[in-house]
Amino acid sequence: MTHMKHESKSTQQTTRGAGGETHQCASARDETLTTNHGVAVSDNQNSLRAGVRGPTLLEDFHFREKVFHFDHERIPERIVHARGSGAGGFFELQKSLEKYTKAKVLTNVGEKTEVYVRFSTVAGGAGSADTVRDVRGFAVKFYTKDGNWDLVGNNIPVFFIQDAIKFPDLVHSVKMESDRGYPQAASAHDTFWDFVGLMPETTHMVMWAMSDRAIPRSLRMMEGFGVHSFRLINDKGDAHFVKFHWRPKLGLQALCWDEAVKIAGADPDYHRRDLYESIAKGDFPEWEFGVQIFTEAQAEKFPFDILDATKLIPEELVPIEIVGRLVLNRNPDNFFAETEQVAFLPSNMPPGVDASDDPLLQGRFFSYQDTQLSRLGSTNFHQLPVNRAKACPFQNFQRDGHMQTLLPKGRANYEPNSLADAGEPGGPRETDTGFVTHPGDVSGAKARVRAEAFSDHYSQARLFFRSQSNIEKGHIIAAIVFELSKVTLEHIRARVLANLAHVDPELVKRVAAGLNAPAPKEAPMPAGSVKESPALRLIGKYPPSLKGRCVGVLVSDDIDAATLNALYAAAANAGARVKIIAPKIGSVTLKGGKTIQADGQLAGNPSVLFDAIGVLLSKAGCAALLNDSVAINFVSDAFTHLKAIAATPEAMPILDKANVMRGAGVLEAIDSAAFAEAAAARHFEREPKVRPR
Ligand code: HDE
Repeated sequence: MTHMKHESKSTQQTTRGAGGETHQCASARDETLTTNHGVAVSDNQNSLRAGVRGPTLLEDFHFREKVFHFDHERIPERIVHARGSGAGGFFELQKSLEKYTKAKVLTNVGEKTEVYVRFSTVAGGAGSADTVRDVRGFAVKFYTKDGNWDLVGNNIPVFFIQDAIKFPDLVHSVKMESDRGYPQAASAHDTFWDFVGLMPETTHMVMWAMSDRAIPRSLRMMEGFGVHSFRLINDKGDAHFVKFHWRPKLGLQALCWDEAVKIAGADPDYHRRDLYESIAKGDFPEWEFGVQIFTEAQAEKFPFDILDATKLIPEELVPIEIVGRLVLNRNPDNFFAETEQVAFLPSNMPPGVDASDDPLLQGRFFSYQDTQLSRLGSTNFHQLPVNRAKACPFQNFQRDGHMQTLLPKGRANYEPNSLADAGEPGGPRETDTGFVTHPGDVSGAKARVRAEAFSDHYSQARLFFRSQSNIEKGHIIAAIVFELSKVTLEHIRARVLANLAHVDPELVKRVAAGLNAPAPKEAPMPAGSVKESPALRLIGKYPPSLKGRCVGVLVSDDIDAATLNALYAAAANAGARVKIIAPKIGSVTLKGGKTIQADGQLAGNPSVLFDAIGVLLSKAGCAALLNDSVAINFVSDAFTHLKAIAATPEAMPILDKANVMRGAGVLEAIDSAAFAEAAAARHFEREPKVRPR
C-alpha cells in the first residue's frame, strides 16, 4: 500500500500574535504536525478507509477535525468596508496638546504609540477590486497607555448623511441592487442615485465622491479625516472642539478614471500590493497628524453647524496644526488574524478625547460594537490580539461568554465587594483619572427633529466645486455624467440635475449637456462662507515627487546598457521603484552581449501599473512590436493617462502608431535627468488633447 507521504520539512509551528508576542501552537513541541488537541499526526495525505478502495470511516478524527475547521474558516464580511488592507506601525507625537487634552498619546512628546491601520473601500465585497470609484476608509487603532483610541475616519472630510438613522438606507442604495445582485462595488446605478436625488444632504459628499479623491493612486497617497467634530478635554476639564487630519508625506495623488478601470482588470489588488510591497522593502508610508482646534464660541459664529458631518471646516477658517506623525512599518503576519479581525469602535476614546453631539457619531457608537458580535461571533472580540489594549491593563468584572480566553481568578466577579478585607483578591476599582464625559448642557423637547442649522445642503458643495482647478472640475463633471448615464430611470437623472442646479450653474449646464438633457432652471445660490479653498484641490496641493512611485521601462534586445543604467539610476535616485519590462519573460541581451533579467513581461505589465514609462527599443526591437496591440497600448495608455514617456529615437515608430503627440512630458531621446523631473507629476496640460470636452 502506498501512503504517498511527503517527506516535507515542516516549518516551525509557531505563530506571532498581532501583539508581537511569539508563542508556540498548542502542544507543537517541535516540528510535529498535530491535531488541534495536540495529538501528533502520522498521515496528512490519506483519510482513514475501510479497505484500499473502500468508504471513509467516521472514526477518522483527524479528517473530521480538519474539514470541520475548514468548513467554518470564513466569518461574515463587514457590512460596509469589507474590502480592506492593513498594516502596523507607530504614532509619534511631535508637539504637545496638553493645553487642550490630558490624553497621554497627545501630550507625551516623542513617545511612540503602537497602531494598527486598516484602509478600505466602502461598497464592494471583500474580493472586489481596489481601484473602484469609492470613498476609502482610514481607520487607526492607537494602543495608548490610557486605553485604545480608534479614529475611524475616511479619505474624504465629510459624509453623505446627517443622521445615523439613514445609514442603512444609504448603504442599501449603493450596494448591489437586491433583486439582481449587481452592480458590485459601483455607485453608477439607479438605486444609489435615486437615494442621492431624494436626499439633498448627500450633495456635498457626492461632489467629493465624483472627484478624483475617490480613485486614489495609492493608499499611501491619500489624506485622512476624522470627519466628525470631537472634543479635547484638558486636566482642568476645559473642552475644545477638534477635527483630526492625516496628511500623506508622499503627497496626494489620484488615478485617471480610464486608468482606474483598466487597473481593476490588470491588478485588482493594486492598492493592497502597493502597500504591502512598499512596507516589505522598507519604504514606510508616513502621514502627518494635524488638528483643527476651535472653541464653542468660534463654532457658534461659523455659517454652518459643526455637528453636521456633511460640512467641513475650511482651513482658511481654522488652520490645521501638525502635531505628530504616523508611520506604517509592519506588514501583518496574518491577514485574517489582524486585518480581518481588527474591530474598530469610534467609541474607543482615551480620557482627554470625547464625543460631540453629531447625530452621525452618536449612532456610530451603537453600530460598531453591535456589528462585531455578528462578525466576530463573541462579546469577547476585544481579547483578540489585534483588538486588545496592549499598552495598559484591561480588567473588570465582565465574565464568561463565547471564546473567553482570559482566566480570571478568585470569587470577585461583582463590585462593590469586600473580599479584600478577608485577604482574597477584590478585583479592580474605579479611579478619579478615569474617563469623564464632558458635562455639556442638553435641553429641549424629546422629538424626532433635524436642526434648522443643518438645512443648507449646497453652500459647501459649491465651495468644493468652485475651489477645484479646471481639470478637476472637468473630472467631476465627467464622473457624474458617467454615473448618471448608467441610470436607467429618467426621473432619477432629472431630480439629481435639479439638485445640482443649486450648486453651480456651470456644473449643471455641463452635466446636462453630457447627458443630452435640458438644463434645469437656475436655482437661487445661498451666500457661501469662504469663496474658494485651494486646500480642497488635489492637483498642485503637494509638491511633485517621484518618491514612492513606480517607473516601467520597456526594454528590447540590443539597446545601450549605459542609457538604460542612467535612466534606471535617475528614477531610482528620485525615489521611484523601477521595473524592467521585456516583450518576453526572462532576460534581455543588451548591446555588447550583457544580459539582464526582466522584472516582468509586457502583457502582464500594462503601463497603467506605472507612473511613468521608458520605451527603450532598438530598431529591430521596435519593428517586432509595431503590430502588437499590447505594446501600442502600453505607450498610448501612458500618453492618455498623462504620464511622462522617455523613448529612444529608434522607438519613435511605436510612439507614432500610439498617437503620441509630442510636447511636455514626451522625451524623444533618453535624457535621464529630464525624465526624472518630467516623471514626478502628471502632465495635465495634455488632457485637453486626449479628452476634449
Ligand atoms: Fe462606518 N461602519 N458607519 N463610517 N466605517 C463600519 O463597522 C456606520 C461612517 C468607517 O476598517 C461598520 O466594523 C454607521 C462615517 C470605516 O474595520 C459598521 C454610520 C465614517 C469603517 C459601520 C457610519 C465611517 C466603517 C462595518 C452612520 C467616517 C471600516 C463593520 C452613522 C468618519 C473600519 C464595522 C474597518 C465600518 C456603521 C458612518 C468610517 C456597520 C451606522 C461617517 C473606516 O458598524
